[in-house]
Amino acid sequence: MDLTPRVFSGMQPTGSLHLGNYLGAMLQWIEMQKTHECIYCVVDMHAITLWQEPSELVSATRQVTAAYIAAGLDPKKSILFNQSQVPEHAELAWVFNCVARLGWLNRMTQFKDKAGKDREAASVGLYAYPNLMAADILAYRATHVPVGDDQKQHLELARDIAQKFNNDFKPQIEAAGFADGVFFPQPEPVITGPATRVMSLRDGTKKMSKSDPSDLSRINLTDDADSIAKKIQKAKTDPDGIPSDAGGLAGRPEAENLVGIYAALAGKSRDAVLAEFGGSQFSGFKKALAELAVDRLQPLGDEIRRLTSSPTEIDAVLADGSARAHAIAKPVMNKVKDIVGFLRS
Ligand code: AQP
Repeated sequence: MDLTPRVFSGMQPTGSLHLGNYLGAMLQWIEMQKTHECIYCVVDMHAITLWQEPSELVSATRQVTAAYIAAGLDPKKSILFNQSQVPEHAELAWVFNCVARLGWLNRMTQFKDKAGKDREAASVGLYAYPNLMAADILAYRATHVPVGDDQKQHLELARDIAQKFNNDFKPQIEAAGFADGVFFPQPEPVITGPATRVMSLRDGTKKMSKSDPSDLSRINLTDDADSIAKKIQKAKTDPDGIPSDAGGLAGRPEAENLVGIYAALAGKSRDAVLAEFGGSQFSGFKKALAELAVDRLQPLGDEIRRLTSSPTEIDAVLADGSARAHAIAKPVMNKVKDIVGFLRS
């Protein structure tokens, strides 16, 4: 059982994917597909840590899969599947619930943000979410995890879990034939998308998110041209115009966000965008940004709509991907069972 470089990442089917998911993670996934063995998951088990209407969860799972394919992930090359079809995720997560410490989870800022003021009413799943995420990655002994900046803390926790498992079970791991005592690798976060933290269009201090109640806060990959243009036109700005250098963006989160989005979509540096638009008013800049965003995103939205119109094809991709994922995860989980001391026949 070699530790070969392997990529794992996932997105939650909690709604339509947005520009943050695309620029922060998905473009990097597509890049890594060229050089690595890649496993990309639709993490439906994570989705139910917050209430999901069952019929909407089914269609969101298909829609996220369609977005993966439309964006350029090749289901023949990479493994595309939904998490709940591979039971090893839940099995390994239970083992990790017993490895991770309460103090580690208490530090997770995403739980604090998502649970809000009424923590007592949050699901246990929302609290244990990072342990399941560690299991998602380590069930494949994945070495690289391309994500947006908001997932950094969860990745650090996955590394701590891998390390503690290796330490706690060192003699058993060595007895199982891993002479260096390393069963789980330390998964590396890859946070190098063209915009690793895209912010809300309504509040430049909050990240763009599927679960934001305001649809005006995000650009969904399935938005039509009019909605994209309207959302950009209504995006919050400040009274000053576009500065001509990066220093002029300091303390102006909304301006910084819009310039960052333009740069990422155009494949240019922020400095190049500021050199082009410095001194203009937001109205002119927003018009150019809307044209660029429509140009880049409309073909993607059209392809997502085309693919979701034939659910049987999407379900076949997920069934094939799940079988291939299961073939990797099962022997890993069997080794975990042996190491931990679970009798199996
Ligand atoms: N605003 C963002 N900027 C850059 N990257 C982002 N990602 C999410 N939002 C941004 C990255 O997209 C991947 C998938 O995220 P997810 O679906 O697992 O859930 P999330 O991070 O919690 O994203 P959302 O949109 O905020 O969903 P909800 O509202 O359901 O929680 C990850 O790699 C993430 O970093």
